[in-house]
Amino acid sequence: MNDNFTSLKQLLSGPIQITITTHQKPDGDAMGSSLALYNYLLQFGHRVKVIVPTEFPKYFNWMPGVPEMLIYPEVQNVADEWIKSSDLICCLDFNTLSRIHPMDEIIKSLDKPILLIDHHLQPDTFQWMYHDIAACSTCELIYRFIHTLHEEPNISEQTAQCIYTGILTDTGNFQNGATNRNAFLIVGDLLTKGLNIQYIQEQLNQSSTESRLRFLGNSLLNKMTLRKDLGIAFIVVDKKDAKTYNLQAGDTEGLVNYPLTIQEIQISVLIKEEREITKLSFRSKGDINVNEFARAHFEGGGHKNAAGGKSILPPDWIIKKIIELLEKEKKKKNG
Ligand SMILES: [Mn+2]
Repeated sequence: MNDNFTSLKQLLSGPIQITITTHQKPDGDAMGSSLALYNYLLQFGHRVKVIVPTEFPKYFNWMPGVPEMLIYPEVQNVADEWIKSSDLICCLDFNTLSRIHPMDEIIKSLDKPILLIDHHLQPDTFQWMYHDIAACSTCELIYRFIHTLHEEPNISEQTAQCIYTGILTDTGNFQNGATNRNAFLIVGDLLTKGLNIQYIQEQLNQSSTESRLRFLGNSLLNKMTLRKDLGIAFIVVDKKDAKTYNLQAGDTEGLVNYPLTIQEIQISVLIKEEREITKLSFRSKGDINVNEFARAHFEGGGHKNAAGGKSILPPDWIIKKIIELLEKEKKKKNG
């Protein structure tokens, strides 16, 4: 991480216009980091907007600042104008501009100063980089970043709620491999800023729908296949499921983690059929690196134990391809 933020502090010293953006299909950390920075920067008189490249799950609607957010494809002209007259673009929780498609085009064309705050592996280079793969979440980095800007930052209850949301969701409720000491230290501090943990729990984990829970049940009962000999599980979500269960943005969130509760399963893959493409989510235990696997074979990546990818193949073929790759690897290992 470079620590030369003097020029950035200079830029932020007078009220300026700022665009904050985050990756497609924002998750809790993307929403949390964007809205935390938004709520924090507003107090200095900056003109700030969070603009997201796609829609986000309804269960984030409670978050402070959501009503003022722009969803790029819905208001492209307004958003383009805002971006054009921005003095700074903040890119949060992603490592390469293709992750904000279709917003990447205007941002690439404008050559504005960009601040990247992120914890994904192998980021592209931007003017200012606040990047650390050891961070449990981008929200951890937001917390650290605002302490870089101001020695004793004024963190409101709203900002605290947003930071907590990202830490909670990216660490899988303080349980997965991303969980670190900072996660607990930061949350401990946020509790002194008015954070109400039970309130966030109700918003995030106790506000679902009947159809989503039945979808989850069906996926585990009828759509999960295991290859215990290879330590891998697959769950397929096809177009028919999307229709039967009226799936909304975010409804498959967390589903990929369930197979890892089985002792013999080391890798879990969620395969989701979309309109023109099949999306993949990988999760793994311990030292198994799904980031490398997703990068090598499915145009994706992310973290060691959690990565995404995509393919033009139908789900059955993807499963076949992955099994072949793992069998090959197994043979190589066994000599
Ligand atoms: Mn994240």
